[in-house]
Amino acid sequence: MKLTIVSIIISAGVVFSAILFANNRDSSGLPDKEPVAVSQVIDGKQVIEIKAKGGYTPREILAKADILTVIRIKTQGTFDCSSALVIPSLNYRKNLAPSGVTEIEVPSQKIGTVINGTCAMGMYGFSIKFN
Ligand SMILES: [Cu+2]
Repeated sequence: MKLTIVSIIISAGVVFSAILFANNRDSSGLPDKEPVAVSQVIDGKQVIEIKAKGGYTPREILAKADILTVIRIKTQGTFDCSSALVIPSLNYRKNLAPSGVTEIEVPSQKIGTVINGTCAMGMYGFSIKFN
């Protein structure tokens, strides 16, 4: 009798761990992908906010084509190289202040355009897709 109870407890434990393990991964076995952010339109301008600190967040942004865009880069105690921002297709290169907001005006883009930003060394990056 005692043995039965013990084995029930053990098998329940095994099943429970298996469920936990299964829930922790998706079908591909890879960790969940970061969600894609969507731009907002404020007063007729498209605004994209990106935080620069230990990389860029969000790293993937979906934006609208054919509208004036402002990329707002926010630093907050950013002392890593993500403050050295380069956006090659806009010819943009700047060392951002460790804390503050930097606005980058982007003319309206065609559908399908992708604007990539990176740190000066190219180890961190973000990309904005216009569609
Ligand atoms: Cu870097």
